[in-house]
Amino acid sequence: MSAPALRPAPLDVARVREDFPVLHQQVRGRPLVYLDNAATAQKPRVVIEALSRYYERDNANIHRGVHALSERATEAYEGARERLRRFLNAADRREIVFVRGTTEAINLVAQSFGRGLLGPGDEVVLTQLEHHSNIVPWQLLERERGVRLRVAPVLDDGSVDLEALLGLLGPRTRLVAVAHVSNALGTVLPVRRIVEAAHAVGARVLLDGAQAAPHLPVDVQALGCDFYCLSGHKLYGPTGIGVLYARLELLEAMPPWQGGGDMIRTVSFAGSTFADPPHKFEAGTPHIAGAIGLAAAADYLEGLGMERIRAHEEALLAYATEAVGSVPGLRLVGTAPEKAGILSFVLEGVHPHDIGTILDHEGVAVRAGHHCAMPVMERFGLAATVRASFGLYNTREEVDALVAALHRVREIFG
Ligand code: C6P
Repeated sequence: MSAPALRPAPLDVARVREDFPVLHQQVRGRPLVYLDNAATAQKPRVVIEALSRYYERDNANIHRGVHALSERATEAYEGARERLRRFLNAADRREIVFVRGTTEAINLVAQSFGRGLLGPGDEVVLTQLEHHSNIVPWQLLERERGVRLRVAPVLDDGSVDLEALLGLLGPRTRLVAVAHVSNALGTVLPVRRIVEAAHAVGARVLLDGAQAAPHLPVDVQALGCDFYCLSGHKLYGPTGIGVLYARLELLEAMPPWQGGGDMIRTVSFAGSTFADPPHKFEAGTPHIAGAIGLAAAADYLEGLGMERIRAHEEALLAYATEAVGSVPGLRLVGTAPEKAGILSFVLEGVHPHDIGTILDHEGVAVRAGHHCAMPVMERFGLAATVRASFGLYNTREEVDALVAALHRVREIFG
């Protein structure tokens, strides 16, 4: 008889909270309850220390200097690339391109893969729940290159209509670009299935992992995707840094999208030649400290275990989903069977921005608005929702504080 699989011990959230200095403060006379993690997550001390250590000891430009500091900075930056490779389980560290964030990663693909390899009549398939960052770059390409956008609809529970999406795939499909997790609804998309179907028609797949990487283990080889995009600041790392993962053969075939220092091999007025990936896509001085800080965040998450983080957040989301049911007139927007980290809702008769303001006075930080996903808001006939988004350090007590604050809103508005 085989031994039963050992479940990892649950996350020790009280201990984990000690790693995040910012959480231990009062806001408007109340303990801070930070539930705006989808917008940006707080940083553990190891990330803050990695940034200051770099600036205190090693700061120099990379790939250029012959001096000791430049060597150390280069080593730390390229070491960060290797740590991100491991975090995403990419096959090769040359497949990790440092960018400013998810927005820049998608624009890089649209401008380089899109402009370089797509033409009139080629189709890019999206879904109705995409963030503006995964819509507008393709619209720019549509205008410039005559590429055609096809959009898969969303069902009433916030799932993507998979049959409809599969029905859009065909011989003209060149790219399927979809969120791994929706930022507005929390829906986890069936990305394995989408990758398989897209590859079966010869299309490439880009996954917008901005809202997935902080919540789920991401293994780009197991997912089989061609591009994966994430933002460091949502992954408990610094702002201004992110990752584009792309298969090496694609990066090799794609033309550069920005010209400048560090991305060339030779430059002359007769013509220039370009560096190999990933440097071909990293023109100019990058956010060196950001990459180092992001690697510290990835190490921290690996240390805690992404499976444990997922289990903790799933339990918290289930608890919160049930708990907000006690608030009269509250309606959840997005109730797909598979969700991660996000609770979006409206409250009858109260504008989401008013709710956000009152919650803030109770010390509870949430986001209210269209969440940069206007098409999916329109799908539900809404201009805005309130969104509570959870991170690895959130607790049931904080969910209780959110619910108590929502009852307070109800008292005020009747
Ligand atoms: N969503 C939110 O509050 P940047 O801004 O480049 O780090 O990430 C853009 C982005 C792309 N895709 C998804 C799914 C996202 O959620 C985001 C950022 C934040 O939901 C800010 S609008």
